[in-house]
Amino acid sequence: MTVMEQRGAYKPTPPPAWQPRTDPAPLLPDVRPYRVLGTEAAAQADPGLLRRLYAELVRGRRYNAQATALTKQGRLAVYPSSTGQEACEVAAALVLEDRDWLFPSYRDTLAAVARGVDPVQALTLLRGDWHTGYDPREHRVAPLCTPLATQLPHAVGLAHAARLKGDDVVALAMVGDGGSSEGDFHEALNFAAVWQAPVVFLVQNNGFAISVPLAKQTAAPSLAHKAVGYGMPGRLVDGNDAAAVHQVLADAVRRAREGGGPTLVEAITYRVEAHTNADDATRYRGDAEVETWRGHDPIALLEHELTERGLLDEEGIQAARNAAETMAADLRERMNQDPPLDPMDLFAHVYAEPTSQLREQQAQLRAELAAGQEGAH
Ligand SMILES: Cc1ncc(C[n+]2csc(CCOP(=O)(O)OP(=O)(O)O)c2C)c(N)n1
Repeated sequence: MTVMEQRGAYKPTPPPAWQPRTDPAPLLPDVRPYRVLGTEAAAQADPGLLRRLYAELVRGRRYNAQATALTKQGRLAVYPSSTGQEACEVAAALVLEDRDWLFPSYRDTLAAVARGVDPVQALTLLRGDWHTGYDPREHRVAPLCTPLATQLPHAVGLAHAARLKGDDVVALAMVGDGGSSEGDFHEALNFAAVWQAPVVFLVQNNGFAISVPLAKQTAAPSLAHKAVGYGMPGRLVDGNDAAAVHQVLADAVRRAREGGGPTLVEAITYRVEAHTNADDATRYRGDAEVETWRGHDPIALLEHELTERGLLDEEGIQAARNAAETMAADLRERMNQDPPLDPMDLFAHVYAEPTSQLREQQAQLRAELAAGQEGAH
């Protein structure tokens, strides 16, 4: 057969029928961030939960202020404050059951503390002492994670493993807007959706990744919209409305627990203070923007709701403040003590079997310490 004859024999056929594998519409976020405080939904909120959120917000803000003061006194190497973001921190901690796991980033010390981690132990890493400082298994809080987004695949792995073992465990992983550009973010969300892992991703969009504003971070309509590309629902919530964040996370946790798979929640909030005590935020943003956000403050919002509805009075406000002061005084006192540290601990928990280089360095340090002690006598 000639080539022309072969071409003549070819009859184009339409491609096999194609449809989207799932309907994308239910996965799309409502572009108006969900709010409870100051709306009709507030009447349905549990007063006990609102009061508890309030007490934790007040304690959390005081913790942030105290930790920042400790950096100025040289007691803490660095502190990434979550002032202005306390609603996300506290709601993330309170929404989980004891058997669940929290995977925080370096900005989420408050979430760890609100979940029960000792306030001093939660600062061990930032003090530069050694390792995590707390036992991650005690309160099921993974180490505060400095490499951006690396906690997310860990959370997915843990959640997937729990499901395979038949354990009723949900993992909640926290990450910043900047962290959403990392490869680990993509890999974690993709695996989570494919495996339908019981995991909830909470992105705190606080406007900046150090000096980089969100507009330079992504061209997506919102970070919550990214969920659709992975095949999981995306939700947008007012990150300064503690009741709303708690409700949206509670829905996502319930869904994950019931086998419905992962959810991506984007909380719109604002980092009121600098990235850390080592950063000068005035170099990349103006006071007016900060002031606007101060007007939508998580504590003031909840306090207003509670007092308007007669659920909180002067006495209650004072009691929350007093409890926060007691916590701060204890934190100060304990952080001002020098913990007994063994420099040899530097080598502990690095590898199950230390490498030859590590063994060499270990021997060198041991000899130097011994020589130092002899010199002291
Ligand atoms: C893998 C990795 N790359 C870069 C950094 C340096 N770094 C530390 S914090 C930060 C900004 C992160 O911003 P975002 O994720 O929005 O969180 P935020 O600090 O605002 O809470 C960067 C780039 C890092 N820690 N890890």
